Amino acid sequence: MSHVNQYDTIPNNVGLSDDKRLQRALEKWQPSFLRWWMDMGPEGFQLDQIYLRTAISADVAGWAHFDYVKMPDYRWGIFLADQDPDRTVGFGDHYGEPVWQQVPGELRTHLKRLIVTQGDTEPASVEQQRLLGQTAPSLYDLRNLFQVNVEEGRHLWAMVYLLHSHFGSDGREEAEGLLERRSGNPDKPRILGAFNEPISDWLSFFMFTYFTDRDGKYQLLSLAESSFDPLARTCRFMLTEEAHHMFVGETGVLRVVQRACELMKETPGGDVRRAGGMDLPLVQRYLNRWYSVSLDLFGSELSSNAAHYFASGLKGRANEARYEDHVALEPVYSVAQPRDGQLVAEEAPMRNAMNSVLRDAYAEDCKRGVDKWNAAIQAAGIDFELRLPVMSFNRRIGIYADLPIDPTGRFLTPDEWERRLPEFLPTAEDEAHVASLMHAVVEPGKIANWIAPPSKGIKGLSFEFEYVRREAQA
Ligand code: BYC
Repeated sequence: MSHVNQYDTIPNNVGLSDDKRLQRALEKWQPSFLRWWMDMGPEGFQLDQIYLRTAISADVAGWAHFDYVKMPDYRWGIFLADQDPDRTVGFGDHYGEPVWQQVPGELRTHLKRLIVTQGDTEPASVEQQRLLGQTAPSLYDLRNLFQVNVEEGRHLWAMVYLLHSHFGSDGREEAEGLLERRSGNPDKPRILGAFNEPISDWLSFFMFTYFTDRDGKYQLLSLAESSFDPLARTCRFMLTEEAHHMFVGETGVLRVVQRACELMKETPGGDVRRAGGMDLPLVQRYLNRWYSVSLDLFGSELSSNAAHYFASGLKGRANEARYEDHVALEPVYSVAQPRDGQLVAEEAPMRNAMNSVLRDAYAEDCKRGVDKWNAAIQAAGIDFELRLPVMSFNRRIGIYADLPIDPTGRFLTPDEWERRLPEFLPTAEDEAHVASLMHAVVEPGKIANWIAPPSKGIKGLSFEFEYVRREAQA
């Protein structure tokens, strides 16, 4: 395993102290990052002791350390998965050649754009979630929110390391830009759509960590295949942290659903809203919103950019090794195209359809959690099924953008679409109801009425453990 230096100002396993110029540049960026964290990170909790996991190495067997820490003192480090000296390009026109340790000149702009796009999502998500701590349903959930937030901060560090170490002064400028854009600010928005949507309630947070973090997983899986080895190694390690974020989403929605079922059974007439819960049709509308917004993050179904990324070896398919043909020049891929008011399956060159290939794998993965949520509904003896809408529903990017297609795939007239929108997506009433339930529960072992407690705590601890120790805020 590569040597880990925990004692540097910036913990790392990349030999930072051997490259003084790079070390100085990153140490110069560090105070800007901390200023951004204090301004845009979780508001009102920066003095508290949080029981957090910190990455201390990239070793699969034991990479994390758990303890109380104040968030501004979190040790944001730079960790890359170990280098495989025999690694070769796994796909595209350069298949089988040695991977690159340096950026090839002709690919510099494209590679930088991919790294900046990935990097931009990390601080964006922290900004989106900065007020959520004030309405956490339990200390356990509050701690999970902060765990996700500090790790998104570390993922930003990961991309900034690549920009500083491989892209010279342009890279340093881009690293500054990552701290200057602001989620939802029309003058300096974050790059991708979903990262400008507000996340002002916990149902949205759970949907985001289930659906949007899972886009992160698939983008990271495809960048982990990159022929630019430092990017591949960075993404491989980021994926280990990402798993917990999706766990937070999957179990969060599950607990909302479980509580809805309990309230349905306990309340005369089964009126979950009146009983202070989130009813299942409302959960379905939030699911519809966050799934469709997250599908947009894959870019257009047919994309010459994606074909170029694949051909040049910049960005592969998730788990590329599972495919037989890594050049993908001959094969075609079936994509449902909108034609005269219906969707018609048409074949497209595989390379052009790479965003669709990744999106289809993502959709398949999304189903697993939905099946678990449905199993809980069934176990409660309730006749209701949550469903993923079709890919073409409510899209803003790609070949289905702005088409009036309902969640089952039926084309509607524009009037019908407008009229039936309240069936499909959260209404103002839904949002007001969810907002009315958002109150902080800060006593250890207590939980808000709208969500069930988790089946177990963090790292073998109980749900009742004091995951956040509140200190007087300055
Ligand atoms: N919103 O050919 P196209 C995560 C732009 S999440 C706005 O369709 P292409 C995380 C696109 O940039 C993962 N603009 O697609 C999760 C291009 O612009 P230019 C983040 C969009 O090029 C939770 C144009 O439209 N990582 O990590 O294949 C919490 C035409 O593009 C959008 C990545 O995304 C959109 N939704 O791009 C924290 C990986 N979609 O060149 C973190 C890096 C597309 O015409 N990014 N555009 O100015 C990429 O691989 C690619 O940029 C895309 C697809 C996946 C975004």
